[in-house]
Amino acid sequence: MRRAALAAGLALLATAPAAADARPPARMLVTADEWMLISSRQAVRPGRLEIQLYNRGEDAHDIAARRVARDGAGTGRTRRLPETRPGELGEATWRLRRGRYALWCTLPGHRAAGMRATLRVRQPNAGRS
Ligand SMILES: [Cu+2]
Repeated sequence: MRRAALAAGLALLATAPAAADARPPARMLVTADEWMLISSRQAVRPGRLEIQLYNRGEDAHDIAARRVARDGAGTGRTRRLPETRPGELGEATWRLRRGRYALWCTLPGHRAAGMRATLRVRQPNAGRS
């Protein structure tokens, strides 16, 4: 009996991380133009996110993302999707936990000009806020 419980416990330990990683990543496309970021998703579930940046503008653009604390301050490390030239598609994979994230283009003046967006990371059936 005790051995069976131990075996079951070990089986859980062995399968839990694999099961979490086996889930396909969420995907999102952000289209950049002067001066806006248009996102295909307003919310994604926690975990891996494959994000693509399509630059349909005339300048280079990139994306940075940082979690926003309740008081509005940025918290944690900044995720990045590298600078992408006009007409090109950039890609990155981020691992995000629950919360609200600010997205913006880091090129000088672009954020202030309007190249910013908000992404919510939450379980699919969580209530809207
Ligand atoms: Cu930009």
